[in-house]
Amino acid sequence: MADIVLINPRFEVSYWGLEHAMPFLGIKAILPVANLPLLAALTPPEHNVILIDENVEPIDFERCARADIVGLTGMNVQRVRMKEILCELKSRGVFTVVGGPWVTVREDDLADFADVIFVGEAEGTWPQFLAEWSAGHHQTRYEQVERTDMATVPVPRLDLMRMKDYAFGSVQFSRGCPFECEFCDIIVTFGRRPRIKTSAQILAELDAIVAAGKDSAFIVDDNLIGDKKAIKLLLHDVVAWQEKHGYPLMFATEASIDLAEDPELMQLMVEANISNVFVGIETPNEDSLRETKKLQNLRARGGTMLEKVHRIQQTGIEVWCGIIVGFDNDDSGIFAAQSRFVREARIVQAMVNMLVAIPRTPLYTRLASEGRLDLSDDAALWGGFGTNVIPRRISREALRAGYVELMRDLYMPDAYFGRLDTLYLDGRLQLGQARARYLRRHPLLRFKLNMRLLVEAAGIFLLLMRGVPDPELRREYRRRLMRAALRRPDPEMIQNYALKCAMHFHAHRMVQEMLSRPQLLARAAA
Ligand code: B12
Ligand code: SF4
Repeated sequence: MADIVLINPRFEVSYWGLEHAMPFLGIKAILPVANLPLLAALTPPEHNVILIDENVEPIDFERCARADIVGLTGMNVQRVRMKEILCELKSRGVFTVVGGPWVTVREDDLADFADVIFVGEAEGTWPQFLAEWSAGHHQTRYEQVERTDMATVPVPRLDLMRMKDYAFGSVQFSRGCPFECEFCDIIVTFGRRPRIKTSAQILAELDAIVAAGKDSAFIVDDNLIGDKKAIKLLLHDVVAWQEKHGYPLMFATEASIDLAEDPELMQLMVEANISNVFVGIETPNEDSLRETKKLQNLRARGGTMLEKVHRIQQTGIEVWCGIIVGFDNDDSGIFAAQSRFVREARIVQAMVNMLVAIPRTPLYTRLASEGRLDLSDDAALWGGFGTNVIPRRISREALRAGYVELMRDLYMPDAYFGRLDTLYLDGRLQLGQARARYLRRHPLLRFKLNMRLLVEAAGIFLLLMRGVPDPELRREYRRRLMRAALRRPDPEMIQNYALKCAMHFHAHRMVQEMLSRPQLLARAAA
């Protein structure tokens, strides 16, 4: 029997980490990483497992020192902290293992810091390692040859996480994506054939999320609609589950833009109470889309990208997006073009990245062969506002300066709230339509929910008024929220609007921090 501690290290500040918004939302992190409770469920019962998410509780290194095995997960935005933790554990003589998205693409970065590394999926290799470790002959590197059969994945051990500290629960329906975007490491790790869990597995996970006290969950799929036929069947069962239990969960997820070409699928998502979808828009520059093989964004079927975004919104789903600057076909006009697209698309939450070549991707191979990778910078700049790519039609300095300008442009209060108001006040986007229908049949429940939403909105508002240091910004939030409440006095919209104010503060703070870095300012001014 082994005593095992699994750790998710602290994140650096990132767009979706929403770190600066946390104090206003009464939580400590956006959602629990899906891998820790899953690894705990994959651990044979004779072992003892403890899960620590450093984003919600400190690491007790004394406790770790008593463990037989300490495992770490992590993404690029955790890599510095991962090394610090591994060094601390080593100094105490702890046996360490590491897996997850970062080590999967950059083995060499962590190989010297841990006793064992896991590359890629681990449903097979984690139990295999534990059996070999128990028998006294484990290996130092595990990479799963066969992709995981999703129908065999157990229900994650949410009971081992401090679920009250998170905004969302997390659930995974499928892995893999059929597309072949040149920069994407997801298809390198998880493959292009979507693999899906059974309805029974998923409904059991939804029950566990509700039992853990959550009313929303992030469906952490790479692309929820990779296999449209299969996902429709599954969504029918989720709709029936929602109807049976009184719509206890609201979902957010990630999907490709071809969602807009399938009205039946969009409607099913609305019926299943999926209210937000993150879409990889990447760029309005069609040459860049062709260059990066994001051909699904170019497909004429169903109209232009702008029309497709509007269609998803019209169905009742808010679109979040990712955009990228620095493709080979981008010149200095790209920043204004991106800003215009996001405004016209009425996308409130837009994550902006510079093109980064992730090791093991086709983009990395191509740029390496063209001598256009800055390998010295690559690890240091990852995940921040830097890139390892040497752009073709624009200097790196101009790219960085343009990136920061674009972020500033998108998150100026007028621009941000302009998009928000066009979408929710003028466009009257209606989230949660299926739940609203259900609640019309259950007025008492509706009353209770509305009260809760209004209390939450008031709580966020008061915390913003107390915690936002800039009086101008406080005035802006107060004015915007009051006006929205008067124009559309719907509790769900008011609560959502208050959340958006907190999310604005996060992005705004990120921009301020970027601008306050002197070396960047010098470049931006150049
Ligand atoms: C859902 C998702 C999100 C969600 C939830 C994030 C979260 N906190 O959990 C949201 C939208 C919030 C998000 C945000 C971000 N994300 Co994200 N996200 C994903 C996505 C699509 C799925 C992650 C997931 O839950 N998978 C399901 C679990 C079960 O899979 P897994 O973690 O890979 O774990 C398996 C194996 O890796 C292994 N394993 C993992 N850890 C360990 C540890 C040990 C010891 C062992 C043995 C095995 C093991 O076992 C598991 C079972 O097979 C991935 C893409 C992907 N498919 O990896 C990107 C991804 C992880 N995200 C990424 C990034 C960059 C971010 C952001 C920094 C973006 C930003 N600039 O804001 C932020 C970080 C914010 C934060 N603080 O969380 C990158 C990471 C790049 C990298 N290679 O390091 C990825 C890979 C996407 C990409 N290519 O850009 N993300
Ligand atoms: S659509 Fe998304 S997940 Fe699929 S290949 Fe492209 S970037 Fe990767």
